[in-house]
Amino acid sequence: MSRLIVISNRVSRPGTSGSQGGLAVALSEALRESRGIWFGWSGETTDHFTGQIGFSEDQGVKTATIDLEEQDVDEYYNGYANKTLWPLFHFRIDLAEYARDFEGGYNRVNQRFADTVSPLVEPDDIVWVHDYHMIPLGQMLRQRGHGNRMGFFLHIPWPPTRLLVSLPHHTKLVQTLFAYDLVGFHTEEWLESFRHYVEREMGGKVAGDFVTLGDRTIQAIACPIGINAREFAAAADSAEAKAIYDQIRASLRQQAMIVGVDRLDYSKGLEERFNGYARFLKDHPEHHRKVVLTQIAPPSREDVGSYRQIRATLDSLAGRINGEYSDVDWTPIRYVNQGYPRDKLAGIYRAAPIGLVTPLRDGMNLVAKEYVAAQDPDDPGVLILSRFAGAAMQLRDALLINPYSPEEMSDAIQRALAMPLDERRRRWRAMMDSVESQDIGWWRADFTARLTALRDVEPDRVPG
Ligand code: GDG
Repeated sequence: MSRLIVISNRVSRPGTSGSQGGLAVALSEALRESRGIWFGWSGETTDHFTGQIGFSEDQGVKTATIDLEEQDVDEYYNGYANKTLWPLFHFRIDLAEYARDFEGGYNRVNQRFADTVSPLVEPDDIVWVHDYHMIPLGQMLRQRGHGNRMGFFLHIPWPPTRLLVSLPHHTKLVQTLFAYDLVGFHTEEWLESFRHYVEREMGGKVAGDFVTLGDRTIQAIACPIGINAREFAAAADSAEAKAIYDQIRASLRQQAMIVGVDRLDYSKGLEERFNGYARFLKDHPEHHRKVVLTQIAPPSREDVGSYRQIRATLDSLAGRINGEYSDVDWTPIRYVNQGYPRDKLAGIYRAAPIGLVTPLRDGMNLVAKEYVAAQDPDDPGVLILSRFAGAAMQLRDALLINPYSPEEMSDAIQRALAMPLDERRRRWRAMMDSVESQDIGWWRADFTARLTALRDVEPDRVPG
């Protein structure tokens, strides 16, 4: 079996977090099996970049991390990754900032990654690079003579060509993807946009899974990420889950809880969600005192202005809606800026007859799948899901809505509250079949099997 080298912005060590996400667990398993290495940024800064690698091994998973300079973090992570690419790839060119320093810092840090990981890469290794922080890394490794099989997976959407061309030097960035052998997206829609860009802007050719640019042919595929469905369902039955479930139910008395769980990010449609819920309260006075929206929203990327902005907006919106509709013994929105361990989260999902997931754009959205997996099969809740989440391609039995329309959201909440048990069961079963069959193990196996099946790149075809 070839050794796997996973490279991503941050690495997750099995022993340290206690609440590793499904992706981290799946990658850890693959690394353990192949005796591989997970390489990334330590999250720490240093005065002067040295390239010194911090190695560690935990539960059979080897990790290798480097520290970055503060300027690197500003320009690469907060800058190009999160102020330029993240908004642009989520269709928000109004929020995207294009600064030369950001692009320079992004390339510098990718070079630093390439320089430090390069000596660790052996000829038979399979290299799997993750996400928008690391797009040019594959090309930089090729430039250092690595002919290995290399894959790249994009966890966020690929934007339409007409938006992508607003990025200075967009062609140069996309060109670097042709250093990989396999490029994966969550959905056909993102894949289609990528192919469209390559054909229209670069004169490339598409034939089935193969995309050719000049003398390089790569495979570009849709490979939707999943969750560890069985583990998540079991978590919902754990003692921690039951305890928080009972606590919530007792506090609700007979009220129906609608739940949302999201990093505090403008792509998640939180403002639209609050407005849709307010519309529901306005349209349906008969439901006052009978519903509660619990929004769990741990803060994220607080060094970026647009994230501080969304937090301020939501604080005031939640306050306004609660001020307008609350009574002495009823608060319609419980807005919680803290995270919970996974088992508790599973209990929170199960306590809610409605899951409300309303991103304006989302590569996939794992919360939608987790909500489904955590339900009681005998009495499952209803998922209301934005049609603009990648997950909507698979979870066709959710109530699919346009998150920009408060009326649609209001109607969907009303419909979910009234939905008969047999319809809830039927919809849930169909969604759960999808969540179980295309789980995180399936995703990881599919991507790595395709990579493994490739032949190493001939040295004379290593693109410069
Ligand atoms: C990116 C893409 C794609 C959230 N709050 C808590 C908590 N979470 C966990 C959820 C879920 C994860 O964070 C969020 O995953 P999403 O998929 O919803 O979103 P992103 O973080 O934006 O992830 C996305 C994903 O990559 C994978 O490819 O689906 O489209 O944007 O797992 O449960 N977890 C715990 N406590 C919390 O309070 N334990």
